[in-house]
This record gives sequence, C-alpha cells and structure tokens, in this order.
Amino acid sequence: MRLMPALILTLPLMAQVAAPTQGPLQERADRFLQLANAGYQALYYVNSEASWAATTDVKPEHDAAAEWAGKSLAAFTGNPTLLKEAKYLLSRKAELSEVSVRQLQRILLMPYMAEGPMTNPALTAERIVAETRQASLLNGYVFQMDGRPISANQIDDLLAKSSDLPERLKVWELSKEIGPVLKPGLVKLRDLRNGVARELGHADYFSLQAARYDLSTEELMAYNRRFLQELRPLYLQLHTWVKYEMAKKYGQPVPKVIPAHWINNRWSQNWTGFVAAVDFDPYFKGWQPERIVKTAEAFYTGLGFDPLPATFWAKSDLYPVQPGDPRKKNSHASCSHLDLDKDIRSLMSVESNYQWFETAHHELGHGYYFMSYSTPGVPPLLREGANPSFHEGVGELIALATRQIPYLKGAGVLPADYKVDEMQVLLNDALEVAIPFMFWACGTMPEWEADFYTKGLPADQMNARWWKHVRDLQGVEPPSPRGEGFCDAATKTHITDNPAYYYSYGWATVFKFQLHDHIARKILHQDPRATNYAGHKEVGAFLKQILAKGATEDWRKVLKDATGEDLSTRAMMAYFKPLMAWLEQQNKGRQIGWD
Ligand code: X8Z
Ligand code: ZN
Repeated sequence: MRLMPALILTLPLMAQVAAPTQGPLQERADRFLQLANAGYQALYYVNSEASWAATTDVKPEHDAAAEWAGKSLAAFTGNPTLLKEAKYLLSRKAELSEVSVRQLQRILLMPYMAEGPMTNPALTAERIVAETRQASLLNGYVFQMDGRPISANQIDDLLAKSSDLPERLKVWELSKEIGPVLKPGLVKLRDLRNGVARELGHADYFSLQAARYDLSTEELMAYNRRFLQELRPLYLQLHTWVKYEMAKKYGQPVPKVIPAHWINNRWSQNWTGFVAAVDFDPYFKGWQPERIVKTAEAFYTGLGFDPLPATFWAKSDLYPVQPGDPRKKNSHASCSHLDLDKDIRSLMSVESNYQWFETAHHELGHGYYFMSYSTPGVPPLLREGANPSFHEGVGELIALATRQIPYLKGAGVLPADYKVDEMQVLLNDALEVAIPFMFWACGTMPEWEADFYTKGLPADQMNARWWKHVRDLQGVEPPSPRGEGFCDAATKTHITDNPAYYYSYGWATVFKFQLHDHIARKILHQDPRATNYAGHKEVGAFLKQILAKGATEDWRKVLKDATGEDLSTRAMMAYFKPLMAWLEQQNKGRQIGWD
C-alpha cells in the first residue's frame, strides 16, 4: 500500500533518464534499468523513513519497523533475478552505454547497504536482524558519570575544557564503557557481513566496500600507506611538539607516547585545543544553535547553490534532546537522502561552539551533493558521490574554507580587528583537521578493520590489536592497560554503523586540500592559507560541475578533469610546508618519535 504512490511518482522521472537506445541489448538494459531504478528508489524511501525513525527515536517499535523495511528493500535489491540479469547484461557490456554499465555495476554492489542477496535469504534476514539490534544498542546507549547520564556533547565539552588530569581520565574511561556492550554483536556481525560479501563473490566485507572505489583491498590499503609515508615526517614533528607542550601544561615528564586522555578527542582523531592562540569557541558565545546551521547554509547559497528545501527545516533533527525528554537519539551527526530526491534531512545535536560550526558545514556538504545530483540526468541508482570520499570531501572542503581568517572576519564570526600569528593558525589547522587525522583515518581505522574482516582477527585479540595500531601509527597509548574485556574499537560509531568505510574520511582530507588548492590558486587567485570563498559564484559553478555528475563517471576521471591531478597529498604538503621548518626549529634537541 505505502509503495504505490512513490512508484507512480518515480516512473515519469525515469522516463527522462533512460539512455538513448541503440540495439536490442541496450533496449533490454533500458527496460530493466527503468524497473530497477523505480523499485530501488521507492523501497529505499520506505527503508530510509524507518531508519530515520529508529535513529532519531530509539524504541522497540521503531526497531521492528526498521527491520521490516530493511527486509523489504533487500527482497528487491538482493533479488536473484535482478542480480542475474545485471550480471548477464554486464557480460556484454561492450554493447551498452557507459551510464547503463555503471548502473548495472551499482546493482551488484547495492547489497552493501541493503544487507544482502536473496540467494541466501536466511543469511540476509539474520544480518538485518543483527544490524538493527546493534544499531539500537548504539543509538540508545546512555553514558553515565557518577551514576548520572552524561551526553556525548558533555563528554566532548569536558575533554575540551578540563585541565585536571584525574578528571580527564575519568571522562575518557567512561566514554569507553559502550565498547563491551557492543562487542558480542560486532563479532557476530563480522561473520554475517563477510558472509553476505562472499555470497556476492567478494573475498570479505572490506573488499566489498573497496569495490565501491573500483579497487581491491590491497590497492586501497596501498593508497593509505603511501599517504601516511608521505606525511610521516610532518606528523613526527607535530607529535613531538604536542607531547612537550602537554607535558608542560600538565606538569608531567615528557612521555614517549602520548597518553590518550591528554588529547581532547575521545579517539585522538582530531587534535583540537592545543594551540592556545587560536581558539574560536569564545566567538560563538551567545549564538543560538540555529544561527550555526543558517550560517552554514548561507555559505553554500552565497556560492550560488539553492536554499535547502523547506522540508529540510521541517523534518531534520538538528538540536540536542532537551533535558527531561526521555527520547534517545544517535549522538553522531549525519545527513540522509531519504527519497533519493528532495527529502534531505540531517541528524545533529548542534550546540554553539566551533566544532558544531564545522560539523554543520560538513553535513550540509552532503545535503548539497544530494541536491546537485538529484536531477533527471542522473538515475537514482547513480545518485551517489563519485566515490564515498567525494561525498565526505565536499563538506570537509567547505569546513576548511570556513576556517580561513578572512572568511571568519567577513562572516562576522571574528571581529574585524582580530589578529593572530599565521604560524599558529597553520599549526592549529594541521593538528585539528589534517595530519593527525590522517594517521587515524587512513591508519588505525582501516588497518584494524582490514584485520577484523579480511584476516579474521580473533575475538580475544581485538583490543590488543586496536591499541597496537594506535601506538604504532598514532603514537598514542591508553592511560592504563586495556584488556580484552574492553572493546575500544567499538566505541567509534562507524565501526558499528558504517563499517569498512572510514578511510573515506582520510581520502576526503587529501581531496579537500586538492580542491582547495585549485580553487584558491586557479579560480580565486588567492593565497591558499588565507582565502575567502564567500559570494564567489565561480567557486560554486566549479563545485556544481563535480557534484552534479553523481556517480555517472569514474572518480579518477572526475578528479583529473576538475583539478588536472590524480589523488595525491601534494596540495596538503604544500599547504603545510612553512610549518615543517617552524616545527623543526621548535623541536631542536627534542626526542622525536616514540620507538
Ligand atoms: O562522521 C563524520 C561526520 C558524519 S558523516 C560527522 N565525520 C568523521 C568523524 O566524526 O569521525 C566527519 C569527519 C570525521
Ligand atoms: Zn560525512
């Protein structure tokens, strides 16, 4: 009953997107893809509505509905006849248009999100049940401090502000208490996710995800390792600078490896708050959270993008649950494209601080990507980023643009007479949004997840392996030994609800510097370290060109056409070049590295 209106709405749209027909096989593919797109879009909407309710209002009845909707979507996307026809048509791809081939390839990858193929209905059903249960445990988890609930925002706030080490330790430790709750479900999901991937002909779940980049696991990991090898000299300098500064601040001996609770971020992913001279938080005092989201939207509309649809404002869930309200919702920011058309919503818990300012820009980047490719020219099956890191990279790019002092002054966040040492700004940028993040996003996270999915990491070595990677790659260690009763990997949301995906954020970081460098030097003719994109429609036009393609072209071509470059750390290294010399000077005579 609920499906019919969406299907009816979809068909006229699809009539416009069919590829030009030439030859009987193309005609057969066109007919098949019309049906596949229409069914996919309609069932995707049903599933998204159910997941939205389950994530924003955790209750057993919402979990049950999400499970049911997940099974409905899987019944279609995992349908053996659908998969078989896509495979047959792909076996004769030379006779088909490129856009048809890409849609057919997408059909074979769809079960990564639609839980599984119906060639093994029992496995798929088991996975849907297990995923829904695990998501509910994650979304409904309430952290406790001294026997009282404490929100994720409050944890982050305490870690951002407290210079009392015992208090920091306590907060850091309580933030890890969700791990053991999620461990059994995660171990079970590993087998189910791998099982689904194998059913589809992939070696394991990590490889299924890598296929979204048209890469093997080995190729993908080789990119990650190369990025880190190139960035390591700068990371070692930053790591050294931080450990000496923090030892001074906390009145402690200089450690070799940085204790995790010295770092403001729960996973040591973004090293915020270390540069005292650059603190934007005070400038957000007195802002209503709504102003943060509206300011982010204004950045995009200033570049020539349309305002967000009215339904975004009516249906999104943007602010923290009010005290006393028993509703539980996921505390991590996200943006969803519910109908693969105009129904775009974001889930956030925006408060008035700089971190949420950046996150709001990140989430709206997804929203504007959704809007840009939701056109008759892009079939619903290809309403995705050129690859997942492009999707993450847009908002990251805009967040980088909004960190620039000339922009912050122009937007009225900083006073016109705000003055700060440029090297301190560069140091802060490196620590907060670039270099340590790479060692987490292209290091610890994918190395551990590849061990977990590809190499069958035993359940009694999960935590030891986690901390080995954190130490080897990030130079960070836990405040005290963490046995296998803990499951610290599972404290990171994505391990549960966006598995084998996280390197996409690292790649987005590489990509954002490439795009930024191109925009600053080639379009705006400004210094990349002091830009102001505000109001520049030519920047919007450049971005729209990339975004409007969705997944209709190979990502390597999209990047090369846009910037003239392949994926590379060149632009990131160039951005931070002056910092390296400064750090080497500061760190003279200090013990560099941790081994
Ligand atoms: O998860 C996110 C977004 C949602 S797509 C808020 N990010 C990563 C994280 O928080 O770990 C943004 C950058 C890194
Ligand atoms: Zn994102």
